Amino acid sequence: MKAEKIWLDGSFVPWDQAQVHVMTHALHYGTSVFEGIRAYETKDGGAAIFRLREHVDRLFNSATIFRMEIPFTKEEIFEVIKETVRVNNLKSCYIRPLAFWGGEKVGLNPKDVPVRVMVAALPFGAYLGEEGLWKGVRAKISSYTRNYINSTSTKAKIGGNYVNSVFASLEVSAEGYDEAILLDTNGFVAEGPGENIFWARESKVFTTPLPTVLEGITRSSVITLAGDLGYPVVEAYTTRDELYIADEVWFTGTAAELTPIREIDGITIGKGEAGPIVRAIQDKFYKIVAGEDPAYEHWLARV
Ligand code: PPE
Repeated sequence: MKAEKIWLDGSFVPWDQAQVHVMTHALHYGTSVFEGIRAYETKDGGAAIFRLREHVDRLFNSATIFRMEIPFTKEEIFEVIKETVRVNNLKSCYIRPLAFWGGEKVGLNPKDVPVRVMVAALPFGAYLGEEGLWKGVRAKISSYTRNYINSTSTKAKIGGNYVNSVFASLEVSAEGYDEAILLDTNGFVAEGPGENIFWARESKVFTTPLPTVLEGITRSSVITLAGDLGYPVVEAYTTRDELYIADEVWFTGTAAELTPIREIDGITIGKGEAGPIVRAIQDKFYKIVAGEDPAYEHWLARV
């Protein structure tokens, strides 16, 4: 899970030298914004980054929401991300850009604390396990409620937001489950700790509306691809019991890709395996990221 070089504040440094001080503001208060991006090996032996433009836009949107000024342009970060994959000789990998209040300060207001920026790329497999990706994972509804919309920002990937996700992950993994599902403050299904959620009933496909969840780039891609396959996706608030009786449920995310859910709270979903709709979308998705679908070449940034 390690590569040779990390880009930090304008230049590449060896992995082991990409360090921060223990009094770093972001370490104490979660004052960072980040992205999770994947590159894939393409059929011609090269590498392509999936929807890089959208990820860079979201990183800067997260910063805007957090009143953080990133001391580089979008174009610079776009190029640095491609360069980070290149200098590490990586093909399929996970890319983590992070901007953080990087000065040493005690006190919550980060005014006058410098913003630092890093980009790392590292080898990365299936987020919830190779078997889970094809056969489905076991999920549990967490007893922790998803961050309330006016306590933080659901549109921004802010480091501190993820404490809520860590609570849910620790809770359900301690009980032997693969992943959590969080409900919102009204009791409707929100999302996974790091994934959006989709479900299908009687050949209709649904996902949760945006207000309580991250505006996932995989989510938006899956809405497009499901539409291509004849399943226009409907955004709907739903309850845990509708998931129990759905034919298929699956997570989407950069890290999780499309991960089927075969069981929730001990209840088997559908036939207890990856269903036909998620498998059809997975098929299309993997062809696109391998550069085998000219119609979606515009989703790829060749490295
Ligand atoms: N919801 C949340 C809360 C979230 O963090 C992610 C991404 C998504 C939905 C899906 O968004 P997108 O990747 O744009 O489709 N979670 C990232 C972090 C995972 C981690 O463990 O770190 C990711 O998938 O890269």
